[in-house]
Amino acid sequence: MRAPGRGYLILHRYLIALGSNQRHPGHGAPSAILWAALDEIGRHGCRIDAVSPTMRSRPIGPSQRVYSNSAALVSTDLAPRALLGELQAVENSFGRKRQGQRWRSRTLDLDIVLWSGGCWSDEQLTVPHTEFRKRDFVLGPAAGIVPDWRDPITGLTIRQLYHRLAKGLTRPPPPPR
Ligand code: PH2
Ligand code: MG
Ligand code: MG
Repeated sequence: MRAPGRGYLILHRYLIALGSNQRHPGHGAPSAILWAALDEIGRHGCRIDAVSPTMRSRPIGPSQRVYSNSAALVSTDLAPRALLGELQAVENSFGRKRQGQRWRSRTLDLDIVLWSGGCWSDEQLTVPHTEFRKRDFVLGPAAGIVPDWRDPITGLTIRQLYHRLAKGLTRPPPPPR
């Protein structure tokens, strides 16, 4: 299928999680960074099909700063590793620093959560995202746009995973090391 007016083939759909907890000198607050990032993703071979509202969430991990989080459904001809490369290029263009402490504050984090092709695993990328079932800042926004998308590992829909997490049926994330 060719995307109308866009000239690229739609072979894959992805659920992307967006996060930011640091201001950007040009774009300003984290919520504005997330919207600007979506524009940029749209210039990196992806069609944005749906976007959740942006939510503020308490930081998980060592960073003290509040996060803005959202989720997007995208269509693209990029296979998972190629998409990862594009998303990292977008992160870098927003000044993301990769060295240093894990889960440090970041201007932009773009994670591939689900892929229409099911599971992917190599040394750089694992899809579904290994932690997403424990994260309300991913499941909450995702439930607003793709409630019926089924996790290929557990067989549960996003809506079901979100309700399980809200009811405390999913273990919370381990403390960071
Ligand atoms: N991302 C992290 C670590 N902790 N906490 C919140 N609330 N939101 C995030 O997006 C987030 C986090 C690592 O990617
Ligand atoms: Mg992340
Ligand atoms: Mg990430």
